[in-house]
Amino acid sequence: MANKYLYPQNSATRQVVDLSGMWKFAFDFESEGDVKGYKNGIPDGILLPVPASFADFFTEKLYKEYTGDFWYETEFYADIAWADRDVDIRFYAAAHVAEVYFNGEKVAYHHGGFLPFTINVNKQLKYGVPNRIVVKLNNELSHTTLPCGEYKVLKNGRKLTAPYFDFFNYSGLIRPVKLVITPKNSIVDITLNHRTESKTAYTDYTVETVGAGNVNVEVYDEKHKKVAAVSGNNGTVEIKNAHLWQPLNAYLYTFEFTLSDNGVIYDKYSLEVGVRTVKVVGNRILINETPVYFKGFGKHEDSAVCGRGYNLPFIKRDFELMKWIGANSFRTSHYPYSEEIYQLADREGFLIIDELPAVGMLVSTRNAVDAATAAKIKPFFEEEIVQTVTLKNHINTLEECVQRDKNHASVVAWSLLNEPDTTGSEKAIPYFKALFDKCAELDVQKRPRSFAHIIASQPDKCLCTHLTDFVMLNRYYGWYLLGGYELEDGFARLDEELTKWDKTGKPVMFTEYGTDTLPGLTRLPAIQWTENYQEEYLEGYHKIFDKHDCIMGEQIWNFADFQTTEGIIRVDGNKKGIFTRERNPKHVAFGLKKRWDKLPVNYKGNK
Ligand code: BDP
Repeated sequence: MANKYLYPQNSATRQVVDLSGMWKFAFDFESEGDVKGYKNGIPDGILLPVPASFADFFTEKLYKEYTGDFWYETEFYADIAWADRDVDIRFYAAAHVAEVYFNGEKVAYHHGGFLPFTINVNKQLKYGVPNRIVVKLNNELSHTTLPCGEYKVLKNGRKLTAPYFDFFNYSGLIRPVKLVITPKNSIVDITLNHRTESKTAYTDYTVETVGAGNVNVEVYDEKHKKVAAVSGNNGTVEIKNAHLWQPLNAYLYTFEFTLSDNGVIYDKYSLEVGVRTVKVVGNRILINETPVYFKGFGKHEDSAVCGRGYNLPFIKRDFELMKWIGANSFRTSHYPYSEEIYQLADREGFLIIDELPAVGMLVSTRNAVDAATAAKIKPFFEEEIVQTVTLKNHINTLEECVQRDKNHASVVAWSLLNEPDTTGSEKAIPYFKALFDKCAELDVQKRPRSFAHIIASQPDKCLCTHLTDFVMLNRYYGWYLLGGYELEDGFARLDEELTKWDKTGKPVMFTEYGTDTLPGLTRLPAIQWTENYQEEYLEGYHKIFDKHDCIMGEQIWNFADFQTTEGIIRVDGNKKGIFTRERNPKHVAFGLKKRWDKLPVNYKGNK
């Protein structure tokens, strides 16, 4: 079995071994690792923590900014008890392109830095001697990578990354690497879809297995009481008087799947399941048939020193802050996040717009600024290679993402791209159509699909809005344009634009709006970059949102300050956070809390 999709778990039949720790590491400035046989072991590796991105450990710029190939290595011993089982290595994410060697043999190639992949190593595994994993990674950006960008070669031969996006191109083994040991007869995939009829919930399920055995499903409520039991690889679980999973009021059933034969249990896997429905009706998004108003943020996985590395304490802190401020949702801007974040969102009742790493599909290193000033930009989707290779990579990534995240109650919508060029060329249309159709085909729950519209993608100009189920808007009137003393004109432009979106009849959600704000800086009257300017800007936006019926969500850019490429419009990163990078509140957080605490979840209600 090449890829086992389920999130690894320990159970009576399964074992997970965490390989986190110090790994050997080497930069490969001259790309000579292949000829020098690094696949059999890195000769003079330094030690580096896994999981983490490598950039922020170093004090030398040539390492922080390193672009090209780099290598990781570790070893482990196999337990003889695994001899009659499947042994897989699971990379939770390897940014961005990975080649994996196991005991000297190439066992995998994976493109894309934010989704897991699994490699079966039964054939190569040795007992009694160390087993060696070597990973060659590459972090160069191009028009075919997700995210997109380019690099240039400096006079000294070093490569400089030029992302077409506004976050640091952190890379490396950014999430855990684990061994997953499963029985030969095992459960490899589970797909769930829910519907409700008055007080009864029906969950259609499909279980994919390998080897022998029959599937049984038992469902337990939060008090561990059995509420349903069925058999078969597919069928329907019926729960009477069901507790539905609601925003900020989660209820999770435990679905226990057992693969067995005549009383012999081969495999067991359990899932925490929130039963809920999602659909778009008119200009509303309904969860369990009730319109929901989204309050929250676009976020990043970003913290000092770890960079984009998996950081469980920050994950926990972020949820606590989001609950404190009255948020109920976030977008995984601009890539699928660590799986543990979705698990916590399921538990806490947060709504997630799950975004693919399709960011930078606009040939510009300062997207929002260029779009706001209508700079002439070479159309991205005109390129032949984009229509072929990029689209193929994009669809693979979509498949992996839906596969990974399909059963999370928290995932209520898909964002297939962020700020793509949808005005430069009609060739965007077939590209988007292929993507949107594929998403509908893959997702049995048929969750609403969209992409985040850049300012140039206006209601009368965007060539692709018609393919979306709801509209996501990133708008910076009052910041990148009409800022400072022109702020009132900025509000007027926003108001005018929303009047046009109102007429499309679709739900419209703000997925970005905000101002860079230096904590501690205040002035009277307010000027850009001050804390009180951030407050005036947000208050102005909110007044306008409240006027327009089609607006059914506000996700501010950004939850916290985050690191970007250095440059003249960034002071040590993007400062649009409501919280600092250390997760302390800026002044605006307190006012925002007042607003969000007051707004009911069904704010604006049915039409
Ligand atoms: C938008 C991008 C986002 C940026 C933001 C900004 O979607 O990634 O960080 O603008 O400029 O263009 O702050």
